[in-house]
Amino acid sequence: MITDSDIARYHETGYLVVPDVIAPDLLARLRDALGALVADAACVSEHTDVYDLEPGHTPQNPKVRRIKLPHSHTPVFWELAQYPRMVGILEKLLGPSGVRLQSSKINLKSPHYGSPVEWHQDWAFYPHTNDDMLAVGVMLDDAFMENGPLMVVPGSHKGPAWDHHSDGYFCGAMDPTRKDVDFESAVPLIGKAGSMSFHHVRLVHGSAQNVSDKPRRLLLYEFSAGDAFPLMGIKDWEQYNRHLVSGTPTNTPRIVPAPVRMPLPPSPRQGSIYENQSTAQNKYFSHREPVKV
Ligand SMILES: O=C(O)CCC(=O)C(=O)O
Repeated sequence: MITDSDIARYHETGYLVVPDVIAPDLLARLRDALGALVADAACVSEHTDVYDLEPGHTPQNPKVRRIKLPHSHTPVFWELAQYPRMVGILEKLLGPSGVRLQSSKINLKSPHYGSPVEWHQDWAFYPHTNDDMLAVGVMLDDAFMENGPLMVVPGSHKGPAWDHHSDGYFCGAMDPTRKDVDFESAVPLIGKAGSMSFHHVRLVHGSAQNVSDKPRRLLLYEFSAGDAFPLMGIKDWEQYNRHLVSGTPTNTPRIVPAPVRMPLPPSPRQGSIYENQSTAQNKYFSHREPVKV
């Protein structure tokens, strides 16, 4: 589904948007599964292994901002992680050593509500032995300027590993007052539901609050080349290899001289990126009070 010039553009800018990757029936099944998960959040009153809740969530009025690791508990999200059209693109962007699913999440931005995500590089959270890694943003809704689409700073994946610490602890966000990159040059990754974006693990990105009356539900998969090994270590070798969606297991990491800062000492609020970033001293995106609807 992508051409040689798409691949060259991805390497140059650090991102790519590919329209119409998901067939309509599969998109409908993904949305149904997500709807059921959100409805079940009525049974919880605090963050769990599955749910990260918006401030103001109540069982009567469930407000979910993240579903954690959907591929591990809901089969259709594991099915999509192995979707041949997507894996074909990943093989072209990540190189010949295979493709490993590292993690997944669904970030939900409710109309007039959904939380912003501060500028960061995914690489700051999980440095590896090489940086042939990316995140796929699966648009479960149309993504447009007002509903808080992913914003990326083109070319920033070729720069340093920026500091994501606040008060000496990892906080998962860059300090906007340091102006490490030109945040004003960021571009939105917009498209119709069923499109996918691909952004390099070192690309600086973030997203604003949803100020529209439409939801923005974005399923994110993080993938690495088969020979990129996490510097923080591997907890479960069997599972690590089960997550290869292309290629065969190897115990030989490829090591390249990429800039690295470890996410240590850990955040005093470990958990989702929202929890981590709540400890950042300076924020770029406005965290406005939600509009009452
Ligand atoms: O949901 C978003 O807009 C951004 C999410 C993101 O960058 C992340 O969770 O790492």
